[in-house]
Amino acid sequence: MRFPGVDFIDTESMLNEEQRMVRDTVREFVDDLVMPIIEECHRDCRTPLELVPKMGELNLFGATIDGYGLPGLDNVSYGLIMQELERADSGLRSFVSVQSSLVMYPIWAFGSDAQKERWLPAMGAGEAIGCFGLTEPDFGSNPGGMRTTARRDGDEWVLNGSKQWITNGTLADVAVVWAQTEDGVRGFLVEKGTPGFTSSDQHGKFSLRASTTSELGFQDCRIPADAMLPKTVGLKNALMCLNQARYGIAWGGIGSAMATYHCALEYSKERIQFNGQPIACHQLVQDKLVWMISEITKGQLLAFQLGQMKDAGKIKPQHISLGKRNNVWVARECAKLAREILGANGIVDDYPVIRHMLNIESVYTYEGTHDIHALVIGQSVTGIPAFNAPQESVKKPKAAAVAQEAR
Ligand code: TGC
Ligand code: FAD
Repeated sequence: MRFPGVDFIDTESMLNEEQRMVRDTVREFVDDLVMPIIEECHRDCRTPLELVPKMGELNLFGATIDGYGLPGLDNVSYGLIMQELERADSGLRSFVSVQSSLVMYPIWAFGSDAQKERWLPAMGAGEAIGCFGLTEPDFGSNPGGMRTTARRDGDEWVLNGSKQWITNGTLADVAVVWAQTEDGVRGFLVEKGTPGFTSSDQHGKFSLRASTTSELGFQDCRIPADAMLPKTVGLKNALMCLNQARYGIAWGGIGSAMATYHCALEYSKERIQFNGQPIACHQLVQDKLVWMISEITKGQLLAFQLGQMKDAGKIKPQHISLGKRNNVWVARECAKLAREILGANGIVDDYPVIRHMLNIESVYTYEGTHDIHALVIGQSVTGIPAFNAPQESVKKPKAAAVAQEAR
């Protein structure tokens, strides 16, 4: 059965023909090829690699990049791809987010012509897989403290350190690795099989089981001088990649919420209790469904507006933080309410709800936790950074700068 979508106020009318076509293509792919296998992948803790060539054929990787055989779609279309994929599973959306926003984007934005030629067509076709190594065991929310180093030695860079929680780490043909150099943080491309570079999977995950999460190790790992992304000048470049991925997650959250809402609505119309009537006839059940559809609708409008702003070049990191934070929170709350409506059936994977509920815990934490995004938005509206606790480090905001930011 085709997923009918969730659209209370005709947001469909805001989309142009190309955007609808992209959405419908991905929806069909998800219904036909992803839904039949995703529960099994989640149970088996397995990334559905068999879908990668088809996703390449459908141009789902690097979709906003123009050239190199890539489609150069607008940002609303990109968002709709993320929405439809996450309607199936956050892990699948993660796979495409990392490939597109965290690996192809930095190669396109900060790479040399040779690096672009080498990786972008292959990654677009799904013939090469990438991963993004920023987080370290002791530096998650605060990547600026990273200990991984890159030291220049003649015609080579020598990498030492480790990265943790890296999506696609053991699957990747190439890793974008962020490391401290004498001149600050720089990005490097490290190829699978390079001596001194190791990767191993992290086990015991109860969330994002259809996605591979890994540790990366670098021990006197020598890479050629031209493996550095030449246009990287600091941590800022890594954070620019996160902007791309976080924007996609703002749409992905809506996809997850659509899935749990739709499941709860259908279930409530069929499940009979007490008076021979479906549970949907009760006001308390309707109140939950109404909360869900209200927040999904607001999230859709927010995501669409962010897409418009991104295409117009007007978006700022704090706007993206608002979208990621709000829409993932909505998805998390919708998963909880849907699980309640399904009763005991809410805890078994015959229904997608418990899988989405578990998955969204990762999404709530990665790409900047819910609270870190509160601090980004808080800094934007007050002018005061609250990331570091000591009071003496809080500078008084300049009145003019605060007023300008608030506008
Ligand atoms: P701070 O001193 O504020 O900034 C350093 C420089 O970067 C600039 N900047 C940004 N630039 C572009 N986009 C942004 N979002 C930016 N945020 C800051 C800033 O202007 C400054 O520039 P300059 O020219 O002065 O050097 O940096 P900080 O060290 O205080 O950190 C700020 C903070 C906490 C917001 C940042 O570190 C942060 O975002 N932390 C969260 C870490 C995070 O999100 N990690 C994600 C890892 S990847 C992942 O999770 C993938 S999951 C798989 C999937 O996506 O599906
Ligand atoms: P911490 O930073 O230790 O935070 C713990 C808690 O403290 C959180 O609640 C946080 O909000 C709070 N906290 C921290 N600092 C503050 C503060 N200043 N004020 C208030 N509260 C604060 N990383 C990559 O680089 N690449 C990947 O591909 C990748 N994939 C991932 C996949 C999965 C499944 C997961 C779970 C994570 C992934 N990550 C990846 C890592 C992810 O980005 C980090 O987990 C995230 O940035 C948070 O870091 P942390 O887990 O170390 O939490």
